[in-house]
Amino acid sequence: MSPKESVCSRSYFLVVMVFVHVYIVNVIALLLYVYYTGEGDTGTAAGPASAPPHRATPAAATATTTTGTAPAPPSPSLPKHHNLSPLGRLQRLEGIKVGHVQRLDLLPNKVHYMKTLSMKPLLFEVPSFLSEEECKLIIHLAKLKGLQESQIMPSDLQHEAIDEMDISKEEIFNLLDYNQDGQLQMKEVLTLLRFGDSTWITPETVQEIYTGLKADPDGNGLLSLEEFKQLNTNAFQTYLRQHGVEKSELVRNSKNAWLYQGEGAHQILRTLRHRVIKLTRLPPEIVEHSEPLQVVKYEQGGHYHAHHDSGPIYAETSCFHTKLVSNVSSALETSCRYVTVLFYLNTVSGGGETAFPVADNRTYDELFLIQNDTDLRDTRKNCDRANLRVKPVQGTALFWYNYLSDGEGWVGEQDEYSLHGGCVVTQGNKWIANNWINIDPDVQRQVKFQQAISKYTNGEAPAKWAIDNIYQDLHVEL
Ligand SMILES: *[C@@H]1O[C@H](CO)[C@@H](O)[C@H](O)[C@H]1NC(C)=O
Ligand SMILES: *[C@@H]1O[C@H](CO)[C@@H](O)[C@H](O)[C@H]1NC(C)=O
Ligand SMILES: *[C@@H]1O[C@H](CO)[C@@H](O)[C@H](O)[C@H]1NC(C)=O
Ligand SMILES: [Ca+2]
Ligand SMILES: [Ca+2]
Repeated sequence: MSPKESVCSRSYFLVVMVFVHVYIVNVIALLLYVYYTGEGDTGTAAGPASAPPHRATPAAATATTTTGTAPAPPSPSLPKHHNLSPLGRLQRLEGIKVGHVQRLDLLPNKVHYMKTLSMKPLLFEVPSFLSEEECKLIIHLAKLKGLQESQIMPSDLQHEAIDEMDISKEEIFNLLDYNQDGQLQMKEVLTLLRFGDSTWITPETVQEIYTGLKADPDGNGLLSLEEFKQLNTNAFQTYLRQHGVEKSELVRNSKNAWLYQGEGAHQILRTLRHRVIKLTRLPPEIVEHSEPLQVVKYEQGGHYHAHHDSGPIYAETSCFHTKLVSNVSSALETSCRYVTVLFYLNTVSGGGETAFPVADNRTYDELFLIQNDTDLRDTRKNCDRANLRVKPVQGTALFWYNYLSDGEGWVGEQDEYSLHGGCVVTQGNKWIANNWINIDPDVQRQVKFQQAISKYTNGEAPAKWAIDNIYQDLHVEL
């Protein structure tokens, strides 16, 4: 997060919470959003006392999809007119069933086979999508460009937001006390600690902090309201910073480079883009104007805890890439990455699998990701519990949808099952690359974006339309 964003603390705070895809955090984000924007019956929606164990608020209904039926959005969605859209309907590949193999004709002289790895999320594997030479060349280009740390170390600025909020300790306590038993259990506290912080907190760290701060004098492992009130709002974060944070304690520990793929880019990057268009069968103009290629290097000990590549969509959500055309300022912003295509650029000697903790799970509830002291998102500890793990094999492409279809040929709700992470690399380095295809769930905004950017390509629009500028925020955030 760049310092300038902390100027506008409240919206920064909300944005941060949308990025941190923890169930309770999402609920709180929405509760606070409603609370602060003063829409509707805010007293009831945000009042801590009215938050029962199974909150039947629209926010809660949207943040979790356990039944598979479409929950009611917080407020009516904008009307869509797909049939009028020059972009047409989005093609979505069929998975058929796990293990199903389909033939692809991506190259004139080579046949590829694509295997369905899971239905939730809809996830495919294409071996030898890239040749060994192509993988090596991409790594080479990333090295020439120069790799940067994927995540900056936590800073003091990140904690101002919560301080400036006009919200009492009781209110915070009540929002966190999800099961409303008057005590903060471990997973409720873990949620608090994930507020916008780049440090990954484990139950062991929490125990250490309790001891260090004498936060739990009765030693029952729970924080009562009285115990909670004794703590400074930022006591935990302050404690952590004073004790220093190692790279292995961050949400991700890797380096990356962004490689521009548009006209004039290196032939291999153009080739890759064209192959991705063939693979995904999405409109070429959308793929062409999506994010540049991200090349990521994990060294031994590197990891990335499980996360979603793109956040949930509410009526108020806007996408980074269409912000300039949508002309709305929303506190809820996300990257709107409809599809992720992940390429393994080398075969990793040890570890480094891509884990999908809840792939094809019968049900999904974000709250069940932390059971007792086991956090399923922790890819340093709990990869072996993931429902699906893919071993990195050079040249293989993985490809999945981060959103469901809306049933009318456009982007629908977030697919929460797309949760994934990189397991810790135990031997050697791991090189991957990511192509994200950015599509606004609001078709009209995507159409406007395409029109504006094609003007830029024809030299009629100002330079702010350069792809690098459009996705600049994303490069900082993610
Ligand atoms: C954005 O909105 C403002 C006021 O709501 C309007 O004056 C302006 O023309 C709009 N810009 C675009 C590009 O639609
Ligand atoms: C996975 O599915 C099982 C069976 O329905 C359920 O008990 C469990 O809570 C699910 N896991 C998550 C994280 O929702
Ligand atoms: C969690 O802890 C409770 C009580 O300590 C125990 O009964 C339960 O089996 C544990 N669940 C798991 C998934 O380990
Ligand atoms: Ca509780
Ligand atoms: Ca206690």
